Amino acid sequence: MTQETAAATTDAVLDREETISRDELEALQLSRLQHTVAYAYDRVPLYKRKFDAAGVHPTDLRELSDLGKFPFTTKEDLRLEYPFGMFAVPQHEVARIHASSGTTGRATVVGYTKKDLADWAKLVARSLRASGVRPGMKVHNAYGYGLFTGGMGAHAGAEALGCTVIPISGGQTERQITLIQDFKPDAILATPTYLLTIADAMIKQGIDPASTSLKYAVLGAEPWTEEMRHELEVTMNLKACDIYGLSEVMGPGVAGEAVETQDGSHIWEDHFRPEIIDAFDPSAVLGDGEPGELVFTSLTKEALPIIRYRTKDLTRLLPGTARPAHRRMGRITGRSDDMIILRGVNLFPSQIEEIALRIPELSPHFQLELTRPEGHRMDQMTVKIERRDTVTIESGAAAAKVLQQQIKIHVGSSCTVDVVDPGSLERSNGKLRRIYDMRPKG
Ligand code: DLL
Repeated sequence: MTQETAAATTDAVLDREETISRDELEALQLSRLQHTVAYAYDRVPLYKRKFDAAGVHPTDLRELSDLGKFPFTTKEDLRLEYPFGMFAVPQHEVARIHASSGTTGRATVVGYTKKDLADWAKLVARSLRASGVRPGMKVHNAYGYGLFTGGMGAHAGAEALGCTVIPISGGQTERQITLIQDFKPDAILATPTYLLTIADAMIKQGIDPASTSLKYAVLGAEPWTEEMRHELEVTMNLKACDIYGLSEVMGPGVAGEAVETQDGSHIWEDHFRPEIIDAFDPSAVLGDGEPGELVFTSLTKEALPIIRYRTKDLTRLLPGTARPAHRRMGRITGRSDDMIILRGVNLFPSQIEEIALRIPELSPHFQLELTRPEGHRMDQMTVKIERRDTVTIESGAAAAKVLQQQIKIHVGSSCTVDVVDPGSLERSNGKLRRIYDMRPKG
């Protein structure tokens, strides 16, 4: 059982590990890390092969910075070991399996022992509590249930916190709205773009999204911006916080944001050791504050210990605030594999979201189309974005020009902006696809 202690700054009772000093946390990290690398080396043939090939041995890990000597793990490693080659325990000790759908190639399969599931639930509970959710609250869980870690991961965490969980899953938006009105939940768990879909559908039904019982939203599973937070908080009259995670490392709850500061998610460093590397020169481990690719090593996982997993998520590490010992991550600007390179300029959908939402005539509903017209060597990008309901076609066209200029100024790319009718673009049911790549293959 976790020893719990009352925190001075909030009305909530925090886990002891949330309030320990950085020194104590790092000592805990080192002993857990030493155990994890030895455990992975002894039990998972892939790690033994990789460590041996790199000429490192678990006994080389004497201090935290020695982690940089160990080889990375990638999604490709998990795919090659499909389905259960990365598991460190016999199958009968695996209590649950999740998998990513995998848009390309094989699915990535992950497993959990009973203890892993208990740790996961504890960390989701910790994240939800940081974001304002309290025992006894009703929680509407609109993350998708199934092999995706979002639904069941958030569910178990809300239960562990002592909430009443409404396991609606994603989709069936009309039904979600009925249940929000009838069951009067205090908090909603969803992807930011799906919450936007719900708010939008409420407005269409003549319901004011600001009038519901919802007071807290805990949003993640896809990149979102401060501008989107503002949009959702104002439209729905609630406090929206971030939750981060990925299936290879655990699922939701690797990091969670505190509602009193709303300044980025605290990485729960008693269970995960983060690093930032240069995505293009991975041998370089970067210092706190420097932007790069996030890498995680699990410190307590039994079924699937993961060593230096390259997330492809681009962010930076910041000092802890609301939980001082646990570093925060900056907002994820994007994934290195979602980066659009347009005539030599790197660009992410979140940059377009940030710029578009500062233009009052434009809605948060947009998609990016990449094309290479016949006979052209250059790629072209069209931003298709809906104007707001109250805005005329003419004002929408004027806003298109502003967006085009702002993208040129802030991102450095020339693109076409096509302002379309409200409701004409596809709505999110979970993780929204922003990029439509129509360029000829090869
Ligand atoms: O999306 C786990 C999750 C579920 C997190 C519910 C939060 C809430 P995967 O399907 O494995 O797992 O996708 C992981 O999603 O590498 C990021 O690129 C992205 N992602 C997750 N949370 C955030 C976030 C779940 N808060 C991938 N902000 C990660 C930005 C996020 N991107």
